[in-house]
Amino acid sequence: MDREYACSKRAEAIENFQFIGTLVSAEPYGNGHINDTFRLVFSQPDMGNHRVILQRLNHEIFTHPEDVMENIQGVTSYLRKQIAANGGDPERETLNVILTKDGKPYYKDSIGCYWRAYFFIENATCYDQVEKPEDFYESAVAFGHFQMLLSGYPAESLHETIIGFHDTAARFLTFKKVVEEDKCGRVSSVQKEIDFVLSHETDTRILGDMLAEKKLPLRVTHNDTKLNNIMIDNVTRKAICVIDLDTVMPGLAVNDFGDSIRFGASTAAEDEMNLEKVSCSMELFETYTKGFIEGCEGKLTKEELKMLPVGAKAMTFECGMRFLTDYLDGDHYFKISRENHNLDRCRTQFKLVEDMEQKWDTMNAIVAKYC
Ligand code: ADP
Ligand code: GN1
Ligand code: MG
Repeated sequence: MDREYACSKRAEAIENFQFIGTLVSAEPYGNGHINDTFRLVFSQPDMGNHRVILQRLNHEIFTHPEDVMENIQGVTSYLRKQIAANGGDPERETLNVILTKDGKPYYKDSIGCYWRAYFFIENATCYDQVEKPEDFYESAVAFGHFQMLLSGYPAESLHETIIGFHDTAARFLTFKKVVEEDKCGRVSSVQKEIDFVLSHETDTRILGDMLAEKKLPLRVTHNDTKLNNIMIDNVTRKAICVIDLDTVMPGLAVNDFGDSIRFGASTAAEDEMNLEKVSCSMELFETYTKGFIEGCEGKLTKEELKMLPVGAKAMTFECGMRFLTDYLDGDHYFKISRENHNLDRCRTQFKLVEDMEQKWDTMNAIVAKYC
């Protein structure tokens, strides 16, 4: 569905939530690749302005939005209790869903699009690149801690919101099918990138096999742990709130670690066109490793710790392969804002994979240092 059309009922959606005050403005917000996010400002007499986040949930990707919202309500209610019990502020340290006028966590509009709303977390920022290593460290502690806070959550009650989300081997098969179909006639121009994927086939099975053999435990994980999915307090610089909970599902701790490395330990933006600028910083890798292991509070198994570098490489490779798949398929999945955007993104990921392969011994030595 065309995004402009999909968002055409935004005013109808706004009407249907329990928002307080008079709407002053509604602006597109943030840099997410999947949902359509808006920042709404409301004014109230004598109380000034307040803001909320309104999102159109991408129902072509999340095909059961009701399940996504059921997961989010379950997880955030659970987190709220834990945060309060630890003396934290549940209004700021987890997402808070605003209900619709008929008491639901989402609104389905007259063209079939799904909307949800959250309290706006004020005085905090989501970063697209690491500005200060300390922020990356704090994000690592928070993502590790998030996983540990959810370690007692009933995993069987969670819906799998995207089937096989980090099943790299299954994604490899999809990739090969898309190459075969060559819908957009783009295959011949990216043979080098395709060969890169094909040459890594054995890597696509490592973690899935270990899970099947029960060498790695299934945990409740976030599954999309990039830096811009965490909010950092503008004053204390603590990572206060993990956001973007659409993919909280049973998964692997090493993948949560890995996805953060893929995005945050890169020396360049995810869509950087000059590949000379792209590498995996070992300083940032170390910073994150230290924070994540601390945040997990000793609960990672020996095998999980050992496999952290594999998680980093697997998530980077998988993401690159997904960008390339989407490029070959006609750019339907990830939002793009320029020609070849997904191809540029794929190239940065493959450059990072190559760089990690070069730095493999260093990555393992860093992990060993913190075990
Ligand atoms: P996507 O799935 O498209 O990545 P996100 O849920 O990550 O969507 O939201 C996109 C961006 O919107 C975030 O990176 C963040 O900047 C902003 N955002 C999301 N939720 C909130 C919130 N509750 N308070 C403030 N900003 C938010
Ligand atoms: C998407 O939603 P967002 O922008 O936080 C994607 C992730 C990718 C990421 C790449 C549901 O994350 O899996 O790693 O883009 N989310 C989904 O930047 O597919
Ligand atoms: Mg996001």
